[in-house]
Amino acid sequence: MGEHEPPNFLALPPEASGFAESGVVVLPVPYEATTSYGGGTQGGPEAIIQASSQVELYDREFGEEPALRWGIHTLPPLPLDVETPEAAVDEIAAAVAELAATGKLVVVLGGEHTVSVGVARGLHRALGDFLTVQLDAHADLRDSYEGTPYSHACAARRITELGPVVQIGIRSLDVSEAEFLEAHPDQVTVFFADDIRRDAGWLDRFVDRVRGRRVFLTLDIDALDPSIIPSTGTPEPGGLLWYETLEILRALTEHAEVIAFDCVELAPIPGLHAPDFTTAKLIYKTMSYVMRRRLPV
Ligand SMILES: [Mn+2]
Repeated sequence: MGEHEPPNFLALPPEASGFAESGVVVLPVPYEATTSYGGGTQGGPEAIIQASSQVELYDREFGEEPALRWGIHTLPPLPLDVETPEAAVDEIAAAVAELAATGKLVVVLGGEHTVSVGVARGLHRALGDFLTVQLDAHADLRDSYEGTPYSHACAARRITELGPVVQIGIRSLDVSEAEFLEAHPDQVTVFFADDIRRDAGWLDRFVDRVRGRRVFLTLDIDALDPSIIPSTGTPEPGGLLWYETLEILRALTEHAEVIAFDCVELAPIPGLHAPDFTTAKLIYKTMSYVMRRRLPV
């Protein structure tokens, strides 16, 4: 990569990162407005892209350098000069709809979880119905939080308005969210973090739920345990570990068609590289699993 080229995901050479020839397009959305505890998610996309330059392109699981086969184009960060979270969601939706219409795999880097509402709306506009799979510590099913229905704490609730949601890794919710789950069993299926640790058969039930479906995957990085990802606004103990996360993603992509995914809520801690690197590698792994099932552009 030339000295003056803008950084791209995995620091790919020009022949594997041009827009036209790439099967994957990365859209950084450093949006943060409604964070309620620790901030810093606006630094997520830049930290992920920076750390990704240290991820090996070769992946032993695939026996090749997958990214060189299908290509990844990294767009400049989406400029969001807006007054309200709703306006931000609208602009994200417009950008995602346009990208999804190209047929490339759209990968959005957040930012706070509100970003995912824009992604979901844009995908729905461009590609029609889908099921959402959400890896997260938090249910994010509040109808409104701190005065706005577009808080990060309401992300999944807004997405249920577009279609069913399957949640994995949840270990934090309030009474209104528990009541919503109770009242809408068809809209949201939850595999709680503590339940999946006790029940080895849960992955088969998850596969039954997603088999043959078109899926939008939203990866809230706080789904992972704070021992490996401390860099997030609202960390929760008892999260997913590396290999079990890969197992979930492998099962999902083997049995469902992932039409797009995002990764949100990384709030980098200066000087602490491991969480940024882990997130970048998780994103490359997810791309590789999804692209294994897709024809090249
Ligand atoms: Mn979360």
